[in-house]
Amino acid sequence: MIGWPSIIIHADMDAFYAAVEQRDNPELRGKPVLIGPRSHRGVVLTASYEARPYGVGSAMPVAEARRRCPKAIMVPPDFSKYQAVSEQVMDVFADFSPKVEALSLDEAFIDMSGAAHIFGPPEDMGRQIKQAVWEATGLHISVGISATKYVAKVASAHEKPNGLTVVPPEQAVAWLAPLPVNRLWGAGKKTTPKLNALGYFTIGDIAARDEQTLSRQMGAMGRQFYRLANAQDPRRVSRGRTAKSIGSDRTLSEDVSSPEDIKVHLRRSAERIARRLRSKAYTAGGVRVRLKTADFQLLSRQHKLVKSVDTADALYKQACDLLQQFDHPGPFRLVGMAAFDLSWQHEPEQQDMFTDTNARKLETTIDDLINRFGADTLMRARDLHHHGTVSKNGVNLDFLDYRDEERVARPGSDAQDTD
Ligand code: TTP
Ligand code: MG
Repeated sequence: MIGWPSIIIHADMDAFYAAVEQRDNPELRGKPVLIGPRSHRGVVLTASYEARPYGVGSAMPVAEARRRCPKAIMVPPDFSKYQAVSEQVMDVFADFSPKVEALSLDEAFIDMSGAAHIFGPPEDMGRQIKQAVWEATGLHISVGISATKYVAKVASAHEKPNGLTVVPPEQAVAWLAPLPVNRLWGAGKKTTPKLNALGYFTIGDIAARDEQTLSRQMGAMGRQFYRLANAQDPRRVSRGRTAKSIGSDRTLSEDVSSPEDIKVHLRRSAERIARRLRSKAYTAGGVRVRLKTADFQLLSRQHKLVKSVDTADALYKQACDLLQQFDHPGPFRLVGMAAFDLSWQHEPEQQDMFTDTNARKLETTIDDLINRFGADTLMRARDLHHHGTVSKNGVNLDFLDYRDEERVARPGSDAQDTD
């Protein structure tokens, strides 16, 4: 077993906005692309890796970027698309750990401490996360792994794009030493020249001094630099800032319009999501339904719940309520659902927090069956006609539907619409 005191991953999408546009438009692939306003005023938001050798990048005025790289194709940003991709990526991270701290749309810390028995050593963890993001989105991330947030973050930038850098804690100080001082957190355009003037050019130059000297020279900031240079960073991955959700989106082979047809997909998504929630001991505090129209408009409605849930039963009921709030007649090419506001249920046996105890019992029994016999073992009777065939091993889940109706009839709801 790996002897690190903690395992922290920093993951960051490569050329995020530009990579999304290149993914969605083959004509942009392999070419210098700048994301930014079409006018010459304003700044570049990001540049594809093909454009970067020309010295262009984030925050550069568009006019200057065009001068440096006249061939670059300018693409206006599509923030709602980046938001949706970001949610997918954070969903993937949530599959690896309940402790995910999103720093922005495209980067997060993931605390993998104690997860080596599931995912293997740190390098394997990194490989699996990269692969999972690639499968979910068709995009690359760079990953840095170490025992502290700071070293993990520096490591993720080390081999961009598509990098994977593991820095074992006992090697962290030596690994940081040759890097320039501007890689220290807090050493920006103003502070770096000051450090240089004091004779500090590499992080190793700082690590080799002592804390008192740094403190005398630069106050609290100097002390902080000394500690970072020695790979000391006690900050934990903050679960409070988690941007996690667990989702299940289905792009359909045939567009659907009728609520009944949509509900079939919502039901299946609810079951998948609930199984994933339970397998990670998560509960969800909110439910979101997404529909994509035949002309690719993405519509979304969400509920926050008063009590957290982890059953398909409860998720599906919320999703049906949400479905009524869409005013678009369809047809829809994608039906999706996500559970968000996830928290970690440390003591799964502490069942009284769940309002839907009966549903839980039933669904955890089904979890066991599926774990033993595979996901195709079970199918709801009401879904059978949508499949056309009935699996020989299919189990009739009509009783689930009966229970649904009973719940719907019960006065009061455990949910509240916050939209
Ligand atoms: P970054 O992660 O800083 O940059 P990046 O993903 O484009 O490239 P890489 O990580 O491979 O170096 O930022 C993520 C996105 O945030 C970026 O695609 C565009 C946006 N962004 C801005 O809008 N303005 C900015 O000044 C920066 C730095 C980023
Ligand atoms: Mg990035």
